[in-house]
Amino acid sequence: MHKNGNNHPWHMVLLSLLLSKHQLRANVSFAALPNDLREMLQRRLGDLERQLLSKVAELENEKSQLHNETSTHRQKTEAALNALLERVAELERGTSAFKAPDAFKVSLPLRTNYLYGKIKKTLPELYAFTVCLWLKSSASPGIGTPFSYAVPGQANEVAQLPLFISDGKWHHVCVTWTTRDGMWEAFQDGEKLGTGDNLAPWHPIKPGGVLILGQEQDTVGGRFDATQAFVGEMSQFSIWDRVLKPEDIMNIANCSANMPGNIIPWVDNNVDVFGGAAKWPVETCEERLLDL
Ligand SMILES: [Ca+2]
Repeated sequence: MHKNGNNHPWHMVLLSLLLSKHQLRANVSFAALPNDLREMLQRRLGDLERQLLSKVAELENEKSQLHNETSTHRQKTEAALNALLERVAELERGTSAFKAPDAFKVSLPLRTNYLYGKIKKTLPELYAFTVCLWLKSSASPGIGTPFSYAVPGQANEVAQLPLFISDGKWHHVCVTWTTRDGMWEAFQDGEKLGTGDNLAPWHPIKPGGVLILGQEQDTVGGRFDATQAFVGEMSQFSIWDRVLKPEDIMNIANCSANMPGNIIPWVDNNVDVFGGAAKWPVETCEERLLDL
């Protein structure tokens, strides 16, 4: 009679039991074992089976808890994300990082082919326009390109304007244009400095192009050239879909009227800056006027 501790492969059986109860059942011939050992093995096997089932149940439970935790975590993350998105929408709707949504300037401190501002809103088809802006140019002799508009499939016109603003001070500049004979006028600090015709006559401005501040575009939204860049600061870039009267332009330039552009108004959330260009709080209209 073999008892525990003899050279029966008991340890091997246990090892096999631990490896796999199914494998054990296939491998161990109970009939070949002494009765008491067989009973003990069967009890042991039953115990291990229960332990195994309880372990499986435990793991299933942990798995479902983990799933619940993941769901809860995901719900919390989604709630936080929604709150953030609502806050962003709220900021975009009304409030601004500045005292008022228009109380900022775009600073283009270096002559590069990569610093620029971009107007997010695009233009409708225009048969006439007035563009006005405040400029402070630190470049001499030419001021470069304060703004450009490019549309796919249309060559961009570059008009040389008779302006004298390279003195490092704030100046108010307006340009009006109409398809009718391509008539244009240029104003500086409220006064008409030049007029002409035949500037793209009878060719309306095409819609859907890209308005860039500080760079001239050779392709839509790109291919800038440092020698054509504007260096300095600008503010209140505005576009109307009509030719403003000279008295309106004078009133805007001398700060007695605040007329936002009806097509492109100057608002913080409509202007993006790139490449190291920056948005800063701007001097008040009166402070800019005194800078003359
Ligand atoms: Ca160019």
